Amino acid sequence: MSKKKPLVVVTRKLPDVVETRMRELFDARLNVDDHPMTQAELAEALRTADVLVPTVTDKIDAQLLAQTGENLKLIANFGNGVDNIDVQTALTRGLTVTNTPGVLTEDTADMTMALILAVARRIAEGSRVIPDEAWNGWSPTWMLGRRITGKRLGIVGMGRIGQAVARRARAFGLQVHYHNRRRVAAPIEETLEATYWDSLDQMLARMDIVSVNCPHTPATYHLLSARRLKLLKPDAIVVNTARGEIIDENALTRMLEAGEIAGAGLDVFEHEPAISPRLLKLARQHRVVVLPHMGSATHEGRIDMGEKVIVNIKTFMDGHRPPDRVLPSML
Ligand code: 8YV
Repeated sequence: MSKKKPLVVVTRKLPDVVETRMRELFDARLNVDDHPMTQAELAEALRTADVLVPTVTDKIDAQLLAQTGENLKLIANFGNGVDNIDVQTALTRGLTVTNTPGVLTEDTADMTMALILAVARRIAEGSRVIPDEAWNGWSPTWMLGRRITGKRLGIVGMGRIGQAVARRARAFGLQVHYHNRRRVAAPIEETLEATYWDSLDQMLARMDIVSVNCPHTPATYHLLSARRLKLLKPDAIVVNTARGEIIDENALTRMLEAGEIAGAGLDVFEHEPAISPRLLKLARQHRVVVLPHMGSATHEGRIDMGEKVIVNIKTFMDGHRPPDRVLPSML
Protein backbone atom coordinates (compact mmCIF):
# COMPACT_ATOMS: atom_id res chain seq x y z
CA MET A 1 0.00 0.00 0.00
CA SER A 2 1.45 3.34 -0.98
CA LYS A 3 1.98 5.98 1.71
CA LYS A 4 -0.26 9.05 1.56
CA LYS A 5 1.58 11.99 0.03
CA PRO A 6 2.06 14.97 2.36
CA LEU A 7 0.02 18.09 1.66
CA VAL A 8 2.56 20.77 0.78
CA VAL A 9 1.30 24.35 0.37
CA VAL A 10 3.64 26.55 -1.68
CA THR A 11 2.86 30.24 -1.24
CA ARG A 12 4.31 31.65 -4.50
CA LYS A 13 4.86 30.49 -8.06
CA LEU A 14 8.13 28.56 -8.35
CA PRO A 15 10.06 27.56 -11.52
CA ASP A 16 8.11 24.98 -13.58
CA VAL A 17 10.72 22.27 -13.12
CA VAL A 18 10.49 22.65 -9.32
CA GLU A 19 6.70 22.66 -9.29
CA THR A 20 6.57 19.57 -11.54
CA ARG A 21 8.88 17.64 -9.21
CA MET A 22 6.85 18.79 -6.21
CA ARG A 23 3.69 17.49 -7.86
CA GLU A 24 5.37 14.12 -8.46
CA LEU A 25 6.52 13.77 -4.87
CA PHE A 26 3.87 15.54 -2.83
CA ASP A 27 0.24 16.54 -2.78
CA ALA A 28 1.44 20.01 -3.78
CA ARG A 29 -0.92 23.00 -3.64
CA LEU A 30 0.66 25.55 -5.94
CA ASN A 31 0.03 29.27 -6.32
CA VAL A 32 -0.72 29.34 -10.04
CA ASP A 33 -1.30 33.10 -10.39
CA ASP A 34 1.56 34.01 -8.01
CA HIS A 35 -0.49 36.48 -5.96
CA PRO A 36 1.06 37.26 -2.56
CA MET A 37 -1.08 35.30 -0.09
CA THR A 38 -3.21 37.22 2.41
CA GLN A 39 -2.82 36.51 6.13
CA ALA A 40 -6.18 34.69 5.94
CA GLU A 41 -4.92 32.45 3.14
CA LEU A 42 -1.73 31.76 5.07
CA ALA A 43 -3.75 30.92 8.18
CA GLU A 44 -5.82 28.46 6.16
CA ALA A 45 -2.61 26.90 4.79
CA LEU A 46 -1.16 26.53 8.29
CA ARG A 47 -4.39 24.92 9.51
CA THR A 48 -4.52 22.31 6.76
CA ALA A 49 -1.03 21.61 5.40
CA ASP A 50 1.57 19.08 6.48
CA VAL A 51 4.30 21.33 5.12
CA LEU A 52 4.30 25.06 4.34
CA VAL A 53 6.75 26.49 1.78
CA PRO A 54 6.77 30.27 2.33
CA THR A 55 8.99 32.96 0.82
CA VAL A 56 10.31 36.31 1.96
CA THR A 57 6.94 37.91 1.11
CA ASP A 58 5.04 35.84 3.72
CA LYS A 59 5.05 37.05 7.29
CA ILE A 60 4.71 33.93 9.43
CA ASP A 61 4.36 35.59 12.83
CA ALA A 62 3.31 34.34 16.27
CA GLN A 63 -0.32 35.26 15.65
CA LEU A 64 -0.42 33.08 12.53
CA LEU A 65 1.52 30.28 14.15
CA ALA A 66 -1.09 30.18 16.94
CA GLN A 67 -3.53 28.92 14.27
CA THR A 68 -1.34 25.99 13.20
CA GLY A 69 -3.26 22.79 12.67
CA GLU A 70 -2.11 19.44 14.05
CA ASN A 71 -0.84 18.23 10.68
CA LEU A 72 1.75 20.94 10.21
CA LYS A 73 5.21 19.70 11.11
CA LEU A 74 7.57 21.54 8.77
CA ILE A 75 8.07 25.06 7.43
CA ALA A 76 10.46 24.69 4.49
CA ASN A 77 11.35 28.27 3.62
CA PHE A 78 12.13 29.04 -0.02
CA GLY A 79 14.94 31.43 0.85
CA ASN A 80 18.08 31.75 2.89
CA GLY A 81 16.98 34.49 5.30
CA VAL A 82 14.30 33.36 7.75
CA ASP A 83 13.40 36.75 9.21
CA ASN A 84 9.96 36.39 7.59
CA ILE A 85 9.25 33.62 10.11
CA ASP A 86 9.01 33.84 13.90
CA VAL A 87 11.35 30.84 14.13
CA GLN A 88 11.52 30.88 17.92
CA THR A 89 7.75 30.53 18.21
CA ALA A 90 7.68 27.89 15.46
CA LEU A 91 10.31 25.80 17.25
CA THR A 92 8.52 26.19 20.59
CA ARG A 93 5.40 24.81 18.90
CA GLY A 94 7.39 21.74 17.89
CA LEU A 95 7.74 22.66 14.22
CA THR A 96 10.89 22.13 12.18
CA VAL A 97 12.08 25.07 10.07
CA THR A 98 14.46 24.74 7.11
CA ASN A 99 15.97 27.25 4.66
CA THR A 100 18.05 27.19 1.46
CA PRO A 101 21.62 28.25 2.29
CA GLY A 102 24.57 28.03 -0.07
CA VAL A 103 22.80 28.09 -3.43
CA LEU A 104 22.33 31.85 -3.68
CA THR A 105 25.75 32.86 -2.38
CA GLU A 106 27.48 33.55 -5.69
CA ASP A 107 24.51 35.31 -7.30
CA THR A 108 24.06 37.62 -4.31
CA ALA A 109 27.79 38.38 -4.22
CA ASP A 110 27.69 39.19 -7.96
CA MET A 111 24.85 41.63 -7.33
CA THR A 112 26.78 43.22 -4.48
CA MET A 113 29.72 43.89 -6.81
CA ALA A 114 27.31 45.13 -9.47
CA LEU A 115 25.88 47.65 -7.01
CA ILE A 116 29.33 48.77 -5.87
CA LEU A 117 30.29 49.38 -9.51
CA ALA A 118 26.93 50.92 -10.37
CA VAL A 119 27.25 53.51 -7.61
CA ALA A 120 30.98 54.21 -7.92
CA ARG A 121 30.97 54.34 -11.76
CA ARG A 122 27.48 55.83 -12.19
CA ILE A 123 26.35 52.92 -14.38
CA ALA A 124 22.60 53.24 -13.74
CA GLU A 125 22.77 56.97 -14.41
CA GLY A 126 24.89 56.54 -17.54
CA SER A 127 22.61 53.82 -18.91
CA ARG A 128 19.77 56.36 -19.10
CA VAL A 129 21.65 58.98 -21.17
CA ILE A 130 21.33 57.39 -24.63
CA PRO A 131 17.73 56.09 -24.25
CA ASP A 132 16.79 59.57 -22.99
CA GLU A 133 18.48 61.05 -26.10
CA ALA A 134 20.60 63.26 -23.87
CA TRP A 135 24.06 62.42 -25.20
CA ASN A 136 25.94 65.22 -26.89
CA GLY A 137 29.17 63.28 -27.16
CA TRP A 138 32.21 62.51 -25.06
CA SER A 139 33.85 65.05 -22.78
CA PRO A 140 36.91 64.65 -20.52
CA THR A 141 35.17 65.94 -17.41
CA TRP A 142 31.70 64.46 -17.85
CA MET A 143 30.16 61.49 -15.99
CA LEU A 144 33.17 61.01 -13.75
CA GLY A 145 32.80 58.40 -11.06
CA ARG A 146 35.14 56.98 -8.48
CA ARG A 147 37.87 54.37 -9.03
CA ILE A 148 37.32 51.31 -6.86
CA THR A 149 40.78 49.74 -7.24
CA GLY A 150 42.87 50.45 -4.17
CA LYS A 151 39.91 51.46 -2.02
CA ARG A 152 38.88 49.89 1.28
CA LEU A 153 35.80 47.68 1.43
CA GLY A 154 34.27 46.96 4.83
CA ILE A 155 32.09 43.86 4.82
CA VAL A 156 29.53 43.68 7.62
CA GLY A 157 28.90 39.95 8.08
CA MET A 158 31.57 37.54 6.88
CA GLY A 159 29.47 34.44 6.32
CA ARG A 160 29.16 32.63 3.00
CA ILE A 161 27.97 35.67 1.06
CA GLY A 162 30.40 38.07 2.75
CA GLN A 163 33.29 35.77 1.84
CA ALA A 164 32.08 35.48 -1.76
CA VAL A 165 31.99 39.28 -1.94
CA ALA A 166 35.52 39.41 -0.50
CA ARG A 167 36.81 36.99 -3.18
CA ARG A 168 35.40 39.20 -5.92
CA ALA A 169 36.63 42.37 -4.22
CA ARG A 170 40.20 41.04 -4.17
CA ALA A 171 40.06 40.54 -7.93
CA PHE A 172 38.97 44.18 -8.29
CA GLY A 173 41.95 45.35 -6.24
CA LEU A 174 39.97 46.33 -3.16
CA GLN A 175 41.40 46.02 0.34
CA VAL A 176 39.09 43.71 2.28
CA HIS A 177 38.10 44.58 5.85
CA TYR A 178 35.33 42.92 7.82
CA HIS A 179 33.31 42.89 10.98
CA ASN A 180 31.61 39.70 12.13
CA ARG A 181 30.25 38.27 15.35
CA ARG A 182 33.10 35.80 15.28
CA ARG A 183 36.46 36.19 13.59
CA VAL A 184 36.71 33.79 10.63
CA ALA A 185 39.31 31.01 10.56
CA ALA A 186 42.88 32.19 9.97
CA PRO A 187 43.35 30.39 6.60
CA ILE A 188 40.23 32.11 5.20
CA GLU A 189 41.42 35.47 6.49
CA GLU A 190 44.83 34.88 4.91
CA THR A 191 43.44 33.84 1.52
CA LEU A 192 41.20 36.89 1.42
CA GLU A 193 43.94 39.11 2.91
CA ALA A 194 41.11 40.37 5.09
CA THR A 195 41.52 42.64 8.10
CA TYR A 196 39.22 41.89 11.04
CA TRP A 197 37.63 44.67 13.07
CA ASP A 198 36.25 43.72 16.44
CA SER A 199 34.73 47.21 16.61
CA LEU A 200 32.19 47.93 13.87
CA ASP A 201 32.35 51.64 14.75
CA GLN A 202 36.08 51.80 14.14
CA MET A 203 35.82 49.93 10.85
CA LEU A 204 32.98 52.09 9.50
CA ALA A 205 34.92 55.29 10.13
CA ARG A 206 37.77 54.12 7.89
CA MET A 207 36.04 52.51 4.90
CA ASP A 208 35.47 53.84 1.37
CA ILE A 209 32.78 51.26 0.64
CA VAL A 210 30.61 49.37 3.15
CA SER A 211 28.71 46.24 2.13
CA VAL A 212 25.99 44.75 4.34
CA ASN A 213 26.01 40.96 4.13
CA CYS A 214 24.75 39.73 7.50
CA PRO A 215 21.36 38.14 8.23
CA HIS A 216 18.56 40.20 9.74
CA THR A 217 18.04 39.09 13.34
CA PRO A 218 16.97 41.01 16.46
CA ALA A 219 20.70 41.66 17.05
CA THR A 220 21.30 43.17 13.59
CA TYR A 221 18.14 45.32 13.39
CA HIS A 222 19.40 48.87 12.61
CA LEU A 223 22.98 47.69 13.10
CA LEU A 224 23.85 50.60 10.83
CA SER A 225 22.01 53.05 13.07
CA ALA A 226 21.87 56.84 12.62
CA ARG A 227 24.80 57.14 15.03
CA ARG A 228 26.91 54.57 13.17
CA LEU A 229 26.09 55.99 9.73
CA LYS A 230 27.40 59.33 10.93
CA LEU A 231 30.80 57.68 11.51
CA LEU A 232 31.18 57.06 7.75
CA LYS A 233 33.47 59.22 5.65
CA PRO A 234 31.53 61.78 3.56
CA ASP A 235 32.82 60.13 0.36
CA ALA A 236 31.81 56.63 1.48
CA ILE A 237 29.39 54.37 -0.40
CA VAL A 238 26.99 51.93 1.29
CA VAL A 239 25.66 48.83 -0.44
CA ASN A 240 22.97 46.52 0.95
CA THR A 241 21.99 43.19 -0.60
CA ALA A 242 21.01 41.59 2.75
CA ARG A 243 17.91 43.04 4.42
CA GLY A 244 16.59 46.59 4.59
CA GLU A 245 16.01 46.40 8.33
CA ILE A 246 19.77 46.23 9.02
CA ILE A 247 20.20 49.91 8.04
CA ASP A 248 18.22 52.77 9.56
CA GLU A 249 16.80 53.70 6.14
CA ASN A 250 15.41 57.00 7.33
CA ALA A 251 18.80 58.10 8.65
CA LEU A 252 20.53 56.93 5.46
CA THR A 253 18.01 58.87 3.34
CA ARG A 254 18.61 62.00 5.42
CA MET A 255 22.37 61.71 4.94
CA LEU A 256 22.02 61.16 1.18
CA GLU A 257 19.76 64.21 0.95
CA ALA A 258 22.25 66.30 2.92
CA GLY A 259 25.20 65.03 0.86
CA GLU A 260 26.83 63.62 4.01
CA ILE A 261 27.54 60.34 2.23
CA ALA A 262 28.56 59.89 -1.42
CA GLY A 263 26.03 57.27 -2.48
CA ALA A 264 24.21 54.04 -1.78
CA GLY A 265 23.21 50.93 -3.69
CA LEU A 266 20.18 49.19 -2.24
CA ASP A 267 18.63 45.89 -3.34
CA VAL A 268 16.54 45.62 -0.15
CA PHE A 269 14.38 48.03 1.83
CA GLU A 270 13.01 48.41 5.32
CA HIS A 271 9.33 48.19 4.34
CA GLU A 272 9.38 46.16 1.11
CA PRO A 273 7.80 46.57 -1.35
CA ALA A 274 7.01 50.12 -0.14
CA ILE A 275 9.72 52.68 -0.86
CA SER A 276 9.64 56.05 0.89
CA PRO A 277 8.90 59.02 -1.43
CA ARG A 278 12.14 60.66 -0.27
CA LEU A 279 14.23 57.65 -1.29
CA LEU A 280 12.34 57.47 -4.57
CA LYS A 281 13.19 61.11 -5.26
CA LEU A 282 16.88 60.43 -4.58
CA ALA A 283 16.72 57.46 -6.95
CA ARG A 284 15.19 59.63 -9.68
CA GLN A 285 18.03 62.11 -9.13
CA HIS A 286 20.53 59.20 -9.47
CA ARG A 287 21.83 59.81 -5.96
CA VAL A 288 21.03 56.24 -4.95
CA VAL A 289 20.85 53.07 -7.05
CA VAL A 290 17.81 50.99 -6.14
CA LEU A 291 17.01 47.46 -7.28
CA PRO A 292 13.82 45.49 -6.54
CA HIS A 293 15.26 42.71 -4.30
CA MET A 294 16.84 40.78 -7.15
CA GLY A 295 20.14 39.72 -5.55
CA SER A 296 19.49 36.02 -5.97
CA ALA A 297 17.22 36.30 -9.00
CA THR A 298 18.80 33.92 -11.50
CA HIS A 299 17.08 30.99 -13.20
CA GLU A 300 19.77 28.66 -11.85
CA GLY A 301 19.53 30.03 -8.32
CA ARG A 302 15.77 29.74 -8.10
CA ILE A 303 15.85 26.13 -9.37
CA ASP A 304 18.62 25.26 -6.89
CA MET A 305 16.58 26.85 -4.10
CA GLY A 306 13.56 24.79 -5.12
CA GLU A 307 15.63 21.61 -5.17
CA LYS A 308 16.88 22.37 -1.66
CA VAL A 309 13.31 22.83 -0.47
CA ILE A 310 12.36 19.46 -2.01
CA VAL A 311 15.32 17.67 -0.39
CA ASN A 312 14.46 19.20 2.98
CA ILE A 313 10.81 18.11 2.73
CA LYS A 314 11.63 14.63 1.39
CA THR A 315 14.27 13.97 4.04
CA PHE A 316 11.98 15.16 6.81
CA MET A 317 9.03 13.11 5.53
CA ASP A 318 11.27 10.03 5.33
CA GLY A 319 11.87 10.44 9.06
CA HIS A 320 15.39 11.87 8.88
CA ARG A 321 16.91 15.16 9.93
CA PRO A 322 16.64 17.60 6.99
CA PRO A 323 20.00 19.05 5.86
CA ASP A 324 19.09 22.73 6.26
CA ARG A 325 17.46 22.88 9.67
CA VAL A 326 17.32 26.35 11.24
CA LEU A 327 18.60 26.05 14.79
CA PRO A 328 18.07 28.49 17.68
CA SER A 329 21.83 29.20 17.70
CA MET A 330 21.50 30.64 14.18
CA LEU A 331 18.97 33.29 15.25
C1 8YV B 1 15.21 35.48 -1.96
C2 8YV B 1 16.75 36.31 -0.08
O1 8YV B 1 14.81 36.08 -3.13
O2 8YV B 1 16.95 33.99 0.30
C3 8YV B 1 17.00 35.12 0.75
O3 8YV B 1 17.28 35.31 1.95
O4 8YV B 1 16.90 37.38 0.35
C4 8YV B 1 16.32 36.33 -1.47
O5 8YV B 1 17.43 36.40 -2.30
C5 8YV B 1 14.03 35.38 -1.05
O6 8YV B 1 14.35 35.26 0.26
C6 8YV B 1 13.14 34.25 -1.44
O7 8YV B 1 12.25 33.93 -0.39
